[in-house]
This record gives sequence, C-alpha cells and structure tokens, in this order.
Amino acid sequence: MHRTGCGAPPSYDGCRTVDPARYTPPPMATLTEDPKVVAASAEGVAAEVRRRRTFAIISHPDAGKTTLTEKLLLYSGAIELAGAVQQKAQQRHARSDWLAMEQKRGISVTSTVLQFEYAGRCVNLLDTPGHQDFSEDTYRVLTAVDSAVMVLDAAKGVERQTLKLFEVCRRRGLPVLTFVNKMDVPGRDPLELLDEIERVLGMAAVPLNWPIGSGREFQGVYELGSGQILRFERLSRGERASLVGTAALDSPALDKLVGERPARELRDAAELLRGATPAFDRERFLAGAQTPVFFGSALNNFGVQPFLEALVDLAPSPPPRESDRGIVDPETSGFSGFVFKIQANMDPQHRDSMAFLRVVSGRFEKGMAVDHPRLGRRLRLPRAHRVFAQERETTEEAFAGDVVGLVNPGLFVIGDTVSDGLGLTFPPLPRFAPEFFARLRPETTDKNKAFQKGLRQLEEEGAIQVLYETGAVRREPILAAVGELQFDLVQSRLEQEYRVGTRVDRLPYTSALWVRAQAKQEGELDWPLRGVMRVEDRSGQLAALCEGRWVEDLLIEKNPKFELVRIVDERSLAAS
Ligand SMILES: Nc1nc2c(ncn2[C@@H]2O[C@H](COP(=O)(O)OP(=O)(O)OP(=O)(O)O)[C@@H](O)[C@H]2O)c(=O)[nH]1
Ligand SMILES: [Mg+2]
Repeated sequence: MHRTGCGAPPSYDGCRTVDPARYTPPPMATLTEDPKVVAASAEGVAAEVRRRRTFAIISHPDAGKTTLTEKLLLYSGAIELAGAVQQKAQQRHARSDWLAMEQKRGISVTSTVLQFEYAGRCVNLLDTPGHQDFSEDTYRVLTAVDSAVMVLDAAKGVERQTLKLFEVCRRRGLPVLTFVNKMDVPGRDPLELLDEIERVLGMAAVPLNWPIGSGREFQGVYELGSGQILRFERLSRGERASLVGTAALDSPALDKLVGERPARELRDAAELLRGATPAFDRERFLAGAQTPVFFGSALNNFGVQPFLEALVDLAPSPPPRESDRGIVDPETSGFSGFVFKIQANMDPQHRDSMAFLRVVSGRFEKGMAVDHPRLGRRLRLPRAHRVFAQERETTEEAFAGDVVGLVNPGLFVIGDTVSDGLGLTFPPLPRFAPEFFARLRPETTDKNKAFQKGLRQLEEEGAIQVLYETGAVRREPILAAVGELQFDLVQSRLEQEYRVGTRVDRLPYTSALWVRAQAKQEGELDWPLRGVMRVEDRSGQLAALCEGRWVEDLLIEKNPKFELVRIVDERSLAAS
C-alpha cells in the first residue's frame, strides 16, 4: 500500500479552521510530546479532524471523474504514474476503476475510496459511478462526505445525471466545487457555462481561474486571485506534467508565453469578468449558495494541480452531524460512525467482505469496544484498514472525516451506526425502489454452493435485492435491481469472484410492493389474477411484483386492510 496514507504521527502544519465563529484553534503539538498521546488528547483529536477533507467526485457518466481522480492522486504524490480509463497497450488502469467490469467497459460501476495526504491535509476522496443504474451507491456515498466536486464536460455543461446528483447535494447541504473538464476539445463558451450553472442549478458560479484558449489551443489557466498565468505542456503516458511558465496578465511576457491572440482574448475576458462575476465568498460557498469554478483538462493534466491546491484549501473539514440524539460534534464528541458501503473480494488475497465506515466524530482506536444499536450489543471493533482503491493497510487509529474499512464477518449491514457509548443512531441511508426484475440461474448445477454464497454476498452489499417466488417448486432467485446494468454487474462478479457462469432471464414486472401482514393473515389477501407475482425475501417478508402501475393500484384497492408499502425513493425526493 501507499506511503501517503493518513496516519499518526501527524504534522499539524497549516490546519485551517472552517468556521472561525465556531472553533478556536487548539494549541499546536510540539515534537517533544509522544505523538500517540497527543493524537488521543482533545486538542490532538480537534487538530486531526480539522485537517480532514472528505469529498465525493460526482457527475453524469463520462465527464471525467475517474480521470480527474487519477490525476489528483498523481499530483498529490500518492501515485507516481497515472493510469487511464481506457488503456492502450502497456498502460495502467486508473486506480479507482479496478473491477473487471469497469476495466472492460471503461465505466465506473461502484464507488471507490482513496485516502492520501496532501499539503498537511488528510484527504478522503470517493470516486463515484455516474451511470444512473448505480446511483444508489453514489447517493449513499453522498451521505458519507462533507463536500462534492462536480465535474462538467465543457462541451456538454450540466447534464441530466449531474443535475440529479446536485439536487441531492443541495438537500444534504453539501458545498460543491466545480471542475469544467475536457477543455482540450472544442467546447462551449466558458461564460455560457457559468450562466448555465447559475440558471440550472440556481447558485452563483464564481470562476477562480479562467482558461487560456480552448480546444486544441487550450494552453493553461489564468488564476484570478493571484493574477498568475499558468501555462502547461502536453505530455504523454500519464506522467506528471509540466508547468512551463507563468506571467502576469498585464506584462508583455504574457504575449510571448501564450501568443498574441490568446493574450488579447484573455485580457478581454479578464476585463469582462471583473464586472460580471461576484467575488468568491467562503461562507456562501459553505452554505451552498456559490460554487467556485475551475477549468482544465484531466486527461492532459492541465489545471489539475491548481485545482488540487484549491480543493484541499476550500473543501470543509467535517462539520457537526445530526443523529437521533441531536447534533454530534466531530471534535468534542466521543467516537461515532456509520457504515455506508459494503464490498467483498476487493483483495484477491483475502476474499473477505469490507464494511466502509465513515467516522463522524472523535477518534477510532484499534480494538476499541463500541455499541452496535441494531444488534443491541457492545462489541470490539475488528481491525480497521486505510483504503486506497483495491489496496489496504491496517491502521491503529482514525479520526472524524475518515473512511475506514472494517473486515466484516457479517456484523455490519449498510446503515449501521456504531459509537463509543453515545447511544445514538444516524439517519437511515437512501434505499431505491427496484424497477427491474430477472430470474438468475447458474449455468451448471455443480456450482450451487459458490452460486449461493456469491449471491448472498452481493445482496449484503446492497447492489441488488434477492427474492423468491412463494410456493414455487424450485427456489430460484429473482433479482430486483434499480437499473438493468446491475444484472450485468452481478453476472460479471459471480463469474470473476466465484467462478460461476449464470443466465439472466428478464421478467416483465416494473415495481415491488412490500406486504405488511402477519403470517396467518396472508391467506386473506386478495390478489389480482394477472400481472402480479407473489415473492418473499430471504427472511420471509412477503412482497408483490407488479406489472405496471395499474396492477399496483388494483392490489392496494383490493386490500384496504393491509399495509402495502412502496419503498421510499430518494430519486423522487430529489426531483420534488
Ligand atoms: N479529451 C479529453 N478526454 C477526457 C478528459 N478527461 C477524461 N476524458 C475521457 O473521457 C472518458 C470518460 O472518462 P472517465 O474518467 O472514465 O469518466 P467518468 O466520469 O469517471 O465516467 P463514469 O465513472 O463511467 O461515470 C475517457 O475516455 C477519458 O479518457 C479530458 O480532459 N479531455
Ligand atoms: Mg468513473
């Protein structure tokens, strides 16, 4: 694993206070003190929490999230050579697209956690899939972060899925930074893009840098704050590029550096911007009323380093969070956290299941005893891991803001809260209603054990739900998924991780209703004759698969005595 993971002893250089009104800086630790003791002290915890930056990268598919992630890793020094999403011969894959299906298709299908150090900050970065079929995972990630980086394709602006994800950020009160990517190909006018952000997303877009040229002539960025010009040069094969020169806007050196026409255009644009855009206001950004905008090309490494520097500077450290027992302060409360993601078989050496825990408050310590309210007991937490995509490394401690991996021998499900005696629970995580259903069969009968094991694991991860037709002669699993591509993912993972080939046969149903009934009342249910299938989940909870909305309505109408529940769908909340 990586030398750049965040562990003790920390250097407390440059800790920023997020909200000066709320926080008073703790005294600095001195080198003569034992780092472990310092980290466990109240001041040590506060200082550690303040240097955490925990954010997700979000957007419509293909805007360049994974490419940008890879380049942020490159410029942070966490990796030495960047890989690519679609790789040519002898090129590496991007770290955050490590699943076989991701590498084969060049899309992200699951979120990835990457922890690294940069400029005295401990960064927890979560690259998310853009495709709507995997958006449940992305939505859950958005519960676990403190800010978001919204990537826009310069030619496409604010696309549909970006808008939906932005709405989730808004509802969660997450500050959003914007990176306008792909400036190296012909795109839209930058002013028009700013205008679109304002119109469509309803927040002020404040450029902190400005592109010099565009398309093939894109050369670099002009930093509005410092007045510096940063000109880059294209390099091949994922190397760290390459600032070839800087100049002030009004100096003749600028014409030499970027050419006369681009220099003239830039001076005109700078003039225009001075009157047209509001000043960046940190409080308004933190309140979600403003987004700072950066331009660049992740593929060519243009503008990535300035963006990384601004990102770790501007992104907030962990804020207080709500729980059922009131507000939890990240610095002064004891340890608490929640599980937002589960993934098995990440490491072919270990083939275990990993629960991803977002630490909400305080300090996690290896082997500590915690309350687990869902299980109603106190337990010793298993070893924690710092995670870097597929790689992991055990860690002795973690602080509010961190995402750590806990090896999960069935103790955790998505949404579980743990705390050091605080007796609290964090709000439930979003669950989407399935809209696609299919029977899943192993291709051969001799792999039934591996098939069942794999299926159970994927169900635990929340990637799909598994149902069974009631009263059927053969207990064949029916997959219930939010999007069709999830079937492909299940098949690919069963093949890769369990060596089981499968067949998927689609079913015509479009929704599922849970039927809340006592076992003895079930016989009283009045089922429509057509368009419905009675199913149950692993625990025997009854549900009805419905072929169209009219069947749902009919079922509800025929059974007024029963509670027929549609799963609350966060997507519809986002749209409202
Ligand atoms: N020309 C150009 N292409 C880019 C740039 N950044 C990314 N790409 C390409 O755009 C495609 C999609 O990039 P990804 O990084 O996989 O996009 P993503 O947003 O992670 O996509 P999903 O995770 O599938 O939603 C790839 O072919 C990249 O090489 C850029 O700055 N310029
Ligand atoms: Mg991606």
